[in-house]
Amino acid sequence: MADQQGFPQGFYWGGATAANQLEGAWDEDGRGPSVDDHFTGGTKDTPRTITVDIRPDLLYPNHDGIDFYHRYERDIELFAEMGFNMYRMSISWSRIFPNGDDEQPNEAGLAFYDRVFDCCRAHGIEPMVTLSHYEMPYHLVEKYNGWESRELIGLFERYCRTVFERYAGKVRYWLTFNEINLGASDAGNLFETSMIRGFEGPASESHTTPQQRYQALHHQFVASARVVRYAHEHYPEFRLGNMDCFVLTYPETCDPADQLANQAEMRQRNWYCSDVQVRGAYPAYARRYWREHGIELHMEPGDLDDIAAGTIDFYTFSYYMSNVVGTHGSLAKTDGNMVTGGKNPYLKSTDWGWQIDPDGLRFSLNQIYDRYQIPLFVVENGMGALDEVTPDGHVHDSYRTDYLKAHVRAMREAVDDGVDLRGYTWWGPIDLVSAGTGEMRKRYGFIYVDKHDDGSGTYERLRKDSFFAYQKIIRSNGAEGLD
Ligand code: BGP
Repeated sequence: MADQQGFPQGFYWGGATAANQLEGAWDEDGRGPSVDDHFTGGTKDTPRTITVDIRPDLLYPNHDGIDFYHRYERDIELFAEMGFNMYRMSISWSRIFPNGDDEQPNEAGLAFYDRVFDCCRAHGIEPMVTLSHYEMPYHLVEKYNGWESRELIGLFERYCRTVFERYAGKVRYWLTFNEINLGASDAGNLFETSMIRGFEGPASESHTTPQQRYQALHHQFVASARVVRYAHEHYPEFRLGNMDCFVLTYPETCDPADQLANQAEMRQRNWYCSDVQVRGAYPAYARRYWREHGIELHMEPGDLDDIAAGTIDFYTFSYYMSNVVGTHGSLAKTDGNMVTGGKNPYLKSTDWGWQIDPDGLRFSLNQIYDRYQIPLFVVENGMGALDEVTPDGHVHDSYRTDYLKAHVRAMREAVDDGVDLRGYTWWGPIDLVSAGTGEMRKRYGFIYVDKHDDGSGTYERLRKDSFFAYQKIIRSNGAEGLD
């Protein structure tokens, strides 16, 4: 039997973060408030609260993040020590355009990312930049109700053109919207489309209609496509990708009704957005879905041409878990990434109830590649867990190392299956604020950060055991350290 193929030469290994979850310095150097600055902390069982004004009696964990804004040099040095050759990060829109509709960009914000990209390059790390990762300037929420308004298209274009021009020569890989497909759900609305004008209260009580959600997504498709086309025309060296939250679902039984239910779920949850962004047209099944959900999209002349002309170069996704879909009314529920779903009796779960399924990653990679045949990147994968620091300053996180190894093995199988996989960036290589719950105790990092949910902590960084496990995997390009 032939040897297993292994990861290709030049495979990208790294980690992924989002500006709002780690930078802190929320009101420094001219930055304007972003949506996330209006979210308090929550827990697994208590939703984050959204406030219209920033209240002095409440704690907003994103305001300080993990202070990356002042510590990025040391953090990137630690990433380099692990062997990263890619760092997926995002630009905070409100650091560049504090209100989102300002005439001129904020020079101090632009200069910050110059320093970050230069630092990456000095360490041989290729940045991959998400243009909008779960945030927008809060002013755009107040004025336009987020992506509900078409006005956002032009404002987003201006922001993107500004950063393209500034960072050409430093950044080649760009993603337009993080987990765009979550915009189809209420949970995704909070961060993704941000239609929360005037809303105060627990995040779980903010609701939108399907009409609002799919219209907002249409605006994002047009915005994304225009930006992709602009980049292709002006910066031929740029490569642009989408970003989907891929939550694989399995049918509960071989009952054909379960197969149909699962097909519908996969389309609505996982394929709808990427079919548009990869193929440049709405999929055939969209019409019926719109009709049956009372959705009437308002499109301007030229929208569909824009969508057709701005298809992406590579497909990226987050993968944390899988769910089950059934029609028999017997499925237990389980928690997950912005969605709850059916429980799978064959899988174990994390402390936060996300079902761990490395084989599902191999299965997903094969399904996605079969469908699109363009290069793929896994740009988020990871495990939120409760970590304990021993008295002598160690974190023995063998559970995280096991999770990592199992998913790298699954990717290696997928590569062997023929999938054109180009890179892997672990979510949260350094502990940061959780998007879903606002917690610090839900830790993903290979690097521990001494920061706690009550706001206390020294911000000191510690290498966990998993730091060295990932280092070994990267050094051998995924050939060693997987047993
Ligand atoms: C993804 C988001 C990230 C990140 C991750 C983990 O959906 O793109 O921003 O937060 O999930 O989720 P959480 O932070 O809720 O544990």
